[in-house]
Amino acid sequence: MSRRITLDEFIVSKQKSYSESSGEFSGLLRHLGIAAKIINRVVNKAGLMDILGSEEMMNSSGDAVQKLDNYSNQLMMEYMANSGICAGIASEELDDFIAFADPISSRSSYVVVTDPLDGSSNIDVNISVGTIFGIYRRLSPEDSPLQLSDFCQKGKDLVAAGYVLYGTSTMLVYTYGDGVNGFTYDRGIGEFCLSHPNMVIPDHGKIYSLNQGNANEFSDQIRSYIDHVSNKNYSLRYVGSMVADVHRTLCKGGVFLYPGTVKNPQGKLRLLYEGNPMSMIVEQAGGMSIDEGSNRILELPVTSLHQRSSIIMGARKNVEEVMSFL
Ligand code: P6P
Repeated sequence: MSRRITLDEFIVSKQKSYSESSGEFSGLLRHLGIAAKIINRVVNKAGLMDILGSEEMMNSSGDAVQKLDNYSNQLMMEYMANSGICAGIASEELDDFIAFADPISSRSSYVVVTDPLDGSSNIDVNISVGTIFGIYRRLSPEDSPLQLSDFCQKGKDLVAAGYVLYGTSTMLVYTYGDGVNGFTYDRGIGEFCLSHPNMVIPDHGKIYSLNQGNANEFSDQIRSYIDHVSNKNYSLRYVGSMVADVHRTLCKGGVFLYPGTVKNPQGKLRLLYEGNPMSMIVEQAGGMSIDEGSNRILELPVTSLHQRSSIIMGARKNVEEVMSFL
């Protein structure tokens, strides 16, 4: 049986075919892969270590910070800083962005946006959680301090985006604008190996995914859509971890929605480090991603690190079906 190529080998092979991509960019992807392995190890042992439960803290979005959230955030910051390839990081767990001060990092060309452990409310009940990341080329000159504008860029300007799903198996799925590829973690060799080359989302599916418990807070349009699909015998699947729900949508088709609610009229999910990276992946796999105003998510102006957006993403025909009700 032919050996599966590792994430490292894949990245290097793609670097060769993209002459303009500097080793710096490939190196950053590799470091993200290593950070994912470390988080994976911690997540897999969470029940055995005193890192479950809440820190009794709130992050910028008002979410209770779970210990593992914080731990994963520290790992991502440490690994990105040590990579010497990332100038700074914006994270769900950080009020503001952090610029790395060492002379090598501070002059590098990329910044990372991340939700280091998405779906954290599921950690204590052993349901899949994930890491989401996006990579932007910095806009400010490399010999000047990082600016907020280096991070507040539209999703269409992402250089790369990916997620890690800590599920029944651990997968890393990413795109750098040339399609989507999935890698499964092989504990035997400690490497992510190419398992899902060129992932393409089906053009339709009979699954819709949203928190129906919020139904009385949705707009009339969204409620009409729910009635419509309920009468078409669609299946409702909802994990409550965006990475798990979007990964299933990528594999099976259908649509994932987080519409505006009374509590979060703009939607709960954050545009910078949840909506945009996941939208790049869904679009690169042939799907669509819009907000409740039918605006393409990747075109939305990003004005603050923790701004929220309603999200409707998935198979093209499923998203178009939702659009017909908006
Ligand atoms: P709700 C997890 O907390 C998260 O940020 C996403 O991963 C997930 O899609 C959403 O919130 C779940 O929110 O309100 O349905 O529990």
